[in-house]
Amino acid sequence: MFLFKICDRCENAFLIMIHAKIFNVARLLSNKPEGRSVLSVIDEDVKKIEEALLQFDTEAAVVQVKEALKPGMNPRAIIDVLSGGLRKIGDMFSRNEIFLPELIMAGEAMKAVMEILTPLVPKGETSTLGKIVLGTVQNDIHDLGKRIVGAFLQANGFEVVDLGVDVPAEIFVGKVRELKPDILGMSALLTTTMGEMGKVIEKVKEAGLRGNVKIIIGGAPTSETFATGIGADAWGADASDACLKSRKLLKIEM
Ligand code: B12
Repeated sequence: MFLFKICDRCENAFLIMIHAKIFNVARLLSNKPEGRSVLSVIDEDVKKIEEALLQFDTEAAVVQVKEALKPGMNPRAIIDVLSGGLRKIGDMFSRNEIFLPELIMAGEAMKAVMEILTPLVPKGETSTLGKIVLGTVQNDIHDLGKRIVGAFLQANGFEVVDLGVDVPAEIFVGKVRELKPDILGMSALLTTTMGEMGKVIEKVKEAGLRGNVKIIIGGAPTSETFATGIGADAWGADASDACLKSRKLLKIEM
């Protein structure tokens, strides 16, 4: 029931957005599938995927994406359309118009879809915005929020390397050295583990890598004040804010 309420509320905004996006998608396509016009093919397929995402139905989203992948179809086009949808869902969460279960389900659905689409995006078209290494700090196994943040960042065009949970400071430092990310993102959900983020920042400094990487943190017990206190460059309240702040950190136009 609740899901239907959500869909009702955002139906108009979504219709406008989907159609604006569809126009762009059609423009991006290089090959025209036989029989139907490019626009009608994309229109129908994308609507079905978007619907599954809006109903937070991972299984249906995956099925629809596989169906939409026709010869000549650029997967980046599908990602572009769905990112808009996910951004909207994130904004709705920020405004308390939807709640945690929906956000988690949408994040999971998007993650599943991205796992299919990302490897298919032609080289040179992937991850144009920057590389982000993400992880939940040591002694903390909460990862739902971090996974949602990761899915949103990826959908917004960042390359995301997720180190998982319970990540020791040494691993964060090693990965910063090895992968040279633009941003290091850390998550903590426990008051007993949030201090670990400060330790990681100190170790990144000691390793002489602090000048090379921006650091963003997040997680329920953290705050802007806490982030500033431990020397992070930014704090993200939620997945949408994580995208916004990451763009700001890399001075990417909004
Ligand atoms: C689900 C959950 C669990 C699951 C975790 C499953 C998983 N795979 O993640 C399980 C059951 C395993 C679990 C275990 C424990 N949990 Co727990 N858990 C929760 C619960 C209910 C929800 C957390 C969650 O997923 N929220 C949903 C996501 C979407 O929100 P979020 O994580 O805050 O993330 C958002 C933002 O914070 C932000 N964000 C998050 N990370 C990042 C990172 C960056 C870079 C940015 C920019 C933004 C960002 O964006 C996200 C999306 O909007 C919370 C209660 C609560 N209301 O938070 C307790 C809670 C966090 N757990 C708690 C506790 C105590 C524990 C345990 C110690 C219980 C125990 N005695 O064993 C263990 C700890 C195990 C460990 N070592 O980590 C306490 C913490 C209390 C405290 N003050 O520290 C809480 C608050 C419950 C409570 N009220 O007591 N937990």
